[in-house]
Amino acid sequence: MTGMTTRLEQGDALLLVDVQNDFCPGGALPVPQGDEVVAELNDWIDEAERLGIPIFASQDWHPDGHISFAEQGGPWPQHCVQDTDGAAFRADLTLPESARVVHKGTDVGEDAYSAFQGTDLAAELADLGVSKVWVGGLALDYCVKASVLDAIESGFGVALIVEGTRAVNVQPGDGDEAIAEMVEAGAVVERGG
Ligand code: VGL
Ligand code: ZN
Repeated sequence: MTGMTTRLEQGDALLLVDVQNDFCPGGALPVPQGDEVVAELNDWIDEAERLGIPIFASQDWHPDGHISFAEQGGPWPQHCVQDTDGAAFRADLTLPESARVVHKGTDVGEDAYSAFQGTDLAAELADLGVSKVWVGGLALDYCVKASVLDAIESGFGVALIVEGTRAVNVQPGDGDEAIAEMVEAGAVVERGG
């Protein structure tokens, strides 16, 4: 166990961002220690399931030739190509059958860091009566940050599960800056323990 105590309440949802093979060591766009988020997030999954809290899990889900790929002049190596092993969830992430999967970045000509961009996520959360979203996953300074900011923009409260996320840190400090930006926007940082 990673020291989590019960903090989830009715009206909350859990959002696990892009816990995919390509963002973990050995993958196409590895986030340093990205695999370490799994144990922490599994604890949150267990707790959410126990309490009947809805669980959403996003997948970066790009078609071949996606605009974000270096071969197209984009910033990233090819990653998370639809239906490949790299795009699959980490096998040790214990997602229940009931988890709702959100695919993003599916348009060949448009990138989408946020799990809310071009998806029905905000409407699905609203339909379920969710008011607060707990967010973890990969990568802190890209898709987690973008998802947190969009969640706030969409009117949801947000708590960042900081032990359940890791940063790419293309520039040193990007992760810390991302946290500061999220806090500035109104997110609460859950430091665990
Ligand atoms: C991501 C870079 C490119 C992420 C996705 O999930 O943080 N980062 N595509
Ligand atoms: Zn991507």
